[in-house]
Amino acid sequence: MSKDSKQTPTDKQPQKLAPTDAQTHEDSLIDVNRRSFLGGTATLAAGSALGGGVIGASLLPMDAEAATSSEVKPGKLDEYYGFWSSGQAGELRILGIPSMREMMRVPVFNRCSATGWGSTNESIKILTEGLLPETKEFLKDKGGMWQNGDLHHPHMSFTDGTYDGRYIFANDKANTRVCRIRCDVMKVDKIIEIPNASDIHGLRPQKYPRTGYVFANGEHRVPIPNDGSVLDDPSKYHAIFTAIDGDTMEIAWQVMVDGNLDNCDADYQGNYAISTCYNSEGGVTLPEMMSSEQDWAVVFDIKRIEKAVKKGDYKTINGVKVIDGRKGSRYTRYIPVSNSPHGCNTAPDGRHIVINGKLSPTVTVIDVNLLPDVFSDKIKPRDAVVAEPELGLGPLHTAFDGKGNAYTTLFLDSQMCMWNIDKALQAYKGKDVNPIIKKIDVQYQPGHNHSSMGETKEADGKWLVSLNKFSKDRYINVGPLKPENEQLIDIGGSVSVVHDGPTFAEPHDCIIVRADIVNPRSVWDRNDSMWEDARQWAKKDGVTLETDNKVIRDGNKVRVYMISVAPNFGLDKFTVKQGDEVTVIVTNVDQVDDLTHGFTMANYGVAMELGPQATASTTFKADRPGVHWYYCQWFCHALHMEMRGRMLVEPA
Ligand code: RUQ
Ligand code: CUA
Repeated sequence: MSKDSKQTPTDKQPQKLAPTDAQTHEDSLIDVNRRSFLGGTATLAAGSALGGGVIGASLLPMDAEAATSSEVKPGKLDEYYGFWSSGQAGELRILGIPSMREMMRVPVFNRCSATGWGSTNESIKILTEGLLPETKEFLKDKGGMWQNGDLHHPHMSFTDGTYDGRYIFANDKANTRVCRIRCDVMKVDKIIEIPNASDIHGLRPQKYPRTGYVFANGEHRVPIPNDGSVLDDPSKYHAIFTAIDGDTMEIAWQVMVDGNLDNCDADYQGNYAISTCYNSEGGVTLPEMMSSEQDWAVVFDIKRIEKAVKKGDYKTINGVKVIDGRKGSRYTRYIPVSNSPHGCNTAPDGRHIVINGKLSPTVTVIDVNLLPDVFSDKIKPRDAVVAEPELGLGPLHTAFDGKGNAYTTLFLDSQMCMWNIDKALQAYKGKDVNPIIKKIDVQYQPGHNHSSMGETKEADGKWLVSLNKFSKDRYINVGPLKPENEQLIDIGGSVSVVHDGPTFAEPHDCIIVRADIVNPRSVWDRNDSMWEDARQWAKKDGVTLETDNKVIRDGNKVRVYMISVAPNFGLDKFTVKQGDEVTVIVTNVDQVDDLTHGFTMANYGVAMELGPQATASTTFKADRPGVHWYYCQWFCHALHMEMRGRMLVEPA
């Protein structure tokens, strides 16, 4: 087949695969066959779809009809969790795969009216405690916290090369932060601001032995220190690579590099992290940044860096140990790759790292086994490159099926290119083989893609999601602002698009995690640390959160404790004085799965979510006299509308 042969657009008519293509997919077909023995939704999904594909698979062409169905029937559960970023919307979203049903939103860098994220005391603490002193100062008269964020890259913590279901980490490109989401309750428990860096873009957890470190790329170069004394001296501009301790959410160390860091990934051995790095020119204007033909993939030697930290070969800048990893340093190596690389993806074979060309039609494959020789200067950095297939225009990100194939998004071609890693290695050695297996049209201009378990050693090659930046005529018109389009591609069978789904701004990236790995609680544990402050106030006030309904006055501070049991609040009224600082602490003592209450104080801008067995609190100044109704804002009971009470604010 010819590598630039364009497939029939999948949206217009079923895609026909040439018999030769079907042959190349023999392995995948056998996998589909095997899936029918697995039971559950997979059987249902595959059963209707297999048809003739099972018998004599290599002889029969498959078409879109034979695709593994993505339909998850009412009452059936998805096989995978999808954790989606939301870009400038600032939150994390949880989808079911393959149904692509959006199930939950986890507020992170945004404010959330439904859950009270950004207005409850518990969330305010998380949103503010990790800010740098100068940021706190800057935000003092702006509500004390950022109101926006730009969440690009959500990634789960790893143990031994695969997801372990503990945490999801994600970056905030807008305000230089990294967050941690607890997977047991699907809430954020830590947000930290990264010093010395200017915005955080690429983020990946250490895969082995565990996370461990969370690697975060500072993309924009800024003068260090950034005190306003430097503008046009690029030699004083630096980008910073940060290793965060995923357990404590403290900065372990940073490395100062040349160029601008973009995306990153870690190896499967725990030895190296690697980042794409553009602007090797060190320019600060576009012509300056584009002048060179080549940029780099920067490799960080974790063991050497750890030794440097131990023996003190660093500078402390803003309280953080910063190692000099600029070109020529013993802690880094700069592998030349084509101009402006973007995505950086480690293959589940544990050996190959794919650097995506973006401006170049190629991807560059680096062999991690050769990196020790690069660091000992036995070979040149460029000699670690073992393949460089030309795939098409605008390669941005690559996903893997765990069977030796890779799938690269081609932004400009609006295609997903399926190619074989081994064949690319052979071609690089001069063998006359074409690594490209198939190109799938996507709608339209894909950025990230992700395959099921694809960034782990358990990549299973069933599903691939293409996150397309434009939906281009795919949906009824909703005005000048259009949704994006996310397409599900069956890579376990037909290798075709099986589902379209519009999304709101702007999922950059996602991960697809086997459902058995993620086991969130249904009901909160009363000992949860989330409301530790409320626990301490209650202790001081002699109040038992789970049983007491009490108003405690402490000067002009008033703490109102109450429980909620459907359809009642423990207090149906309480009185405070105008000017009091009122803290309302509500404990939902309902134990029933799914029984969430809320607390909204009308005309006070106060609202919060109270999951089963959770405590949440909110503090406000009672500066409006009169009767104010509070009510439950999560539908909980036939008498939900009646679940309310009154706050009387006596005039001063
Ligand atoms: S980046 S479209 Cu923010 Cu992940 Cu590549
Ligand atoms: Cu409680 Cu609605």
